Amino acid sequence: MSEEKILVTAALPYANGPIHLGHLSGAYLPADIYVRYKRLKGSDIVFICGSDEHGVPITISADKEGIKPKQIIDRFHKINKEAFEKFGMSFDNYSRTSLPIHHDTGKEFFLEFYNRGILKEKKSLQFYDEKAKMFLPDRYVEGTCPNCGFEEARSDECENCGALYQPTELKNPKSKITGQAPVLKETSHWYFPLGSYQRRLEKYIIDMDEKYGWKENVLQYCRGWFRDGLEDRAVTRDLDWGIKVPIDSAEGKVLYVWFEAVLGYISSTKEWAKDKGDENLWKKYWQDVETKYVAFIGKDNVVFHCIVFPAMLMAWNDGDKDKYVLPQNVPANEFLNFEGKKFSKSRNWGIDVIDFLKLFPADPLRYTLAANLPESRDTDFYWKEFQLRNNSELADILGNFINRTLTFVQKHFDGKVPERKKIETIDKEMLDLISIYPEKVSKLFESYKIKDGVLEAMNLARAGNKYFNDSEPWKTIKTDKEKCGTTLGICLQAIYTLAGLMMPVIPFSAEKIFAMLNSEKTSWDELGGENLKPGHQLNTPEIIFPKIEDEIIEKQMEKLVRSDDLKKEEPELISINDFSRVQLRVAEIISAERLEKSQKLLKLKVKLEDEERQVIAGIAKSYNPENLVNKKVVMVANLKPAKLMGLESQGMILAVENEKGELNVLSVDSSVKNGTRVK
Ligand code: B3M
Ligand code: ZN
Repeated sequence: MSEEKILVTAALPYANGPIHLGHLSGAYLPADIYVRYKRLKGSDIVFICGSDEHGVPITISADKEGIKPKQIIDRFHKINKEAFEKFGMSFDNYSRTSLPIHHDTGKEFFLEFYNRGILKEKKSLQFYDEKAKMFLPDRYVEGTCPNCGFEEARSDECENCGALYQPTELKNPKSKITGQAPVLKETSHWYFPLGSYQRRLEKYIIDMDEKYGWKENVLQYCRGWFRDGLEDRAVTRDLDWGIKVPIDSAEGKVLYVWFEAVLGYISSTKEWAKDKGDENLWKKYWQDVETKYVAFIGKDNVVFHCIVFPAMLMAWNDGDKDKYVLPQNVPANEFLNFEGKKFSKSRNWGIDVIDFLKLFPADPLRYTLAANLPESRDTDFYWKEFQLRNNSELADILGNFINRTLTFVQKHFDGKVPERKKIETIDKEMLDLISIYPEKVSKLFESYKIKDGVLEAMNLARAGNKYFNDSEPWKTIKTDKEKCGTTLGICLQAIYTLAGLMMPVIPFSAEKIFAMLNSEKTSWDELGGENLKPGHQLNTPEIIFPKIEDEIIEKQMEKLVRSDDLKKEEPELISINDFSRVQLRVAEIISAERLEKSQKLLKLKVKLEDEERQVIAGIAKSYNPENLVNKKVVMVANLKPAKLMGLESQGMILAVENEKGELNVLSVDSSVKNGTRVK
């Protein structure tokens, strides 16, 4: 087979926060395993990544901290680059989209499309904050949901009821920057005609799938987009953070972050080429039909990599400039959750890579994540599983096999590879097994079944232990030293092959194994054969995978429980005056009835000192109305009346919710007088 030329990209993480374990499982670890494997196969490969430093996610983070976007990206670019290095990501380049080389690339694409008349200019109404003098991107506007009345709805989507609507339908819109009501103002943007590429995109994906086998989850997402029909997409935004739109009539506008972020792969490769001293080297990968381009991403980025980016490249390629290759495969993963729940920064749920690697080395984490990649469905990281994978697999299976073999050879064969003279059936079977593994694992890696490949590699270590046990070298050393030597020689051969197979997964440990074997690193195609010659001197063995004690894991789990109860959302501090504005009073429920059209609401009549009020309370799922009568409950007595299902509610009853979602109203002793203030 001729040498493959491969370009691998991994999604550019936003430089507005630290990467966590979920990011690693989604895109980075599978990409790194694939690349390291391909390097061992001798491919000509370049592995590209970098920080995504534009867009609203960055400006929102900056606003929250009251600092400039530049400070945010500088901080997180550094943190993430370092976290990736410690984790063993073997990028050839880790660039930044704030660099001039990237701005130039973004502008070049925009101008190419603009000059060829591909982009359409369209006017639309958008929210504008007159005080801040700026158009407000979607995430900067909040208001009341036109569907359910939820008051913190986003400009085009309600978190509470899931409704989608036009920003113009949002009620009482407020700017998140100044709190003022924004006005609707006309603005114009340039649109990429994605819809007119739909047929070509569908064909492209079918072709690629037929030739290279795309993952089913990815195909499903694409079919969904095609079914809904592709529409024109604005490629500019009214924002001052980003790549300035390079035409005169576009003052105050930048390129939409997704339009340029995907081009970051190209500019990062350009930067790499420059650093190598050959400015044009990037073209050898991006602009040669022989290149196999594989883009690793998480599932939330599928539309941009399988649809938007390929369409942009098609549009470019229709012109008369040098043509780009399109992704040959986009093996997107689903998500990794953390102990049964989504990672969440605000709820303090999960762990950042950089913090993890302060506690444990990278390889046990790489192995655990690899053994449980969310390749076809969401999976979870559990601390207990991490401990188990380390102790029972890395230490007890792989580590033990290596250690018992090497210490035995040190002790009985002066640390020299013994000769294999007496090959019997059991030995022949083991040799055959060793020889088929590289191909077996290779097949899985080639088809992006990274998890299966890793688990399969571990099976060779299992087989090694069994062979060692069945051959009983501790007996044969006394009765038949030649036979014993054969056993150990074959075990060493298995170890060499294992080190090679595991090199992409646990590179730091594999390196140590090769060092103990006193051997140079290998190439994939050499694995499985007789790599260590008889008489070859080995180095002194050491323990590669120390066990992780229960205590250490328990400490991490305790932290989790604490952060779960506290929900550690930084509480906003209020003054005693703020609190005293809320009037909490004891009220007696005098009647309660169900509402015909609602499963959630009850209509209550309550008595305060000398007045009666009607309260519509969302407790119907937890109470029979009759059980509420005569209860003395706590209510917010000075809440502005609100209409629910057409009925006025003149207050709110306090309740607590348990983990099943059942409500329990706060009640006081029947001797407490109605209307008593709760302080
Ligand atoms: N930064 C989104 C993300 O981090 C985005 C990916 C860009 S890839 C070109 O998930
Ligand atoms: Zn709603």
